[in-house]
Amino acid sequence: MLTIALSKGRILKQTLPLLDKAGLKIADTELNSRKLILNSNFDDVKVIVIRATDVPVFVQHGAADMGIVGKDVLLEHGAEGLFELLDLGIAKCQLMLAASNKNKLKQHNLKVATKYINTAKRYFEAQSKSCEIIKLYGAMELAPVVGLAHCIVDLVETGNTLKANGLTPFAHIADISSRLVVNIAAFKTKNVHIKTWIQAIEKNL
Ligand code: PRT
Ligand code: MG
Repeated sequence: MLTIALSKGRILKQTLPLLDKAGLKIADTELNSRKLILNSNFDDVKVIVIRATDVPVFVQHGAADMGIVGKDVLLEHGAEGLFELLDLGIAKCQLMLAASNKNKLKQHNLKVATKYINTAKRYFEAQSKSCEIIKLYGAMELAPVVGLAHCIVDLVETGNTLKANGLTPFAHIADISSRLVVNIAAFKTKNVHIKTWIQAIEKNL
């Protein structure tokens, strides 16, 4: 049996066609049901659809053998206990540092609003810049506007959200796309099964 953890939301929408092309199909009746463990067209493959931030946790602990999740989430989690085996090239965006103007970044004790607290800390440490990280769970773009922070670390795709809130990206922190990750122990014990699916997915990317 193979259990695959999929990230809900925008990644799921782009993941299902990739799995479908690889031959793994999840019926709409399964996807629209309230069940948490979904059947696929293969008796030995089950799918769970969970919050993106939970995917590396499930895979790390072996509750799922494989997972599909954004690189942003992996950077923040630390990716301990899992192998990142494939870049799926979907849900692409960039992790950026943004502010209303460049002078804001010169603040002595820079206040940074983000949900990526570990990644942001690492970034500013590497720059030898002291900062205070303010953890938010959403609407990061609002923080500088209301004076909660001097800048934000957040995902940018088209840049429209930044622009609409009077913010400009000033530094690129990481390129983001969704990755296929595998539990290290499962990769040994279920190697053939896992490799078969990875190859099928990769061939159809
Ligand atoms: O809501 P919840 O916190 O549970 O989940 P979520 O919002 O993290 O899920 P969802 O469905 O939004 O998917 C998030 C994942 O998609 C991220 O972990 C990334 O890997 C990936 N992804 C790709 C993005 C974007 N592009 C993206 N543009 N996630 C979020 N955004 C947001 C961004 O935070 C910003 O608010 O879109 C806005 C910017 O878009 P532009 O086009 O205006 O620049
Ligand atoms: Mg969202």
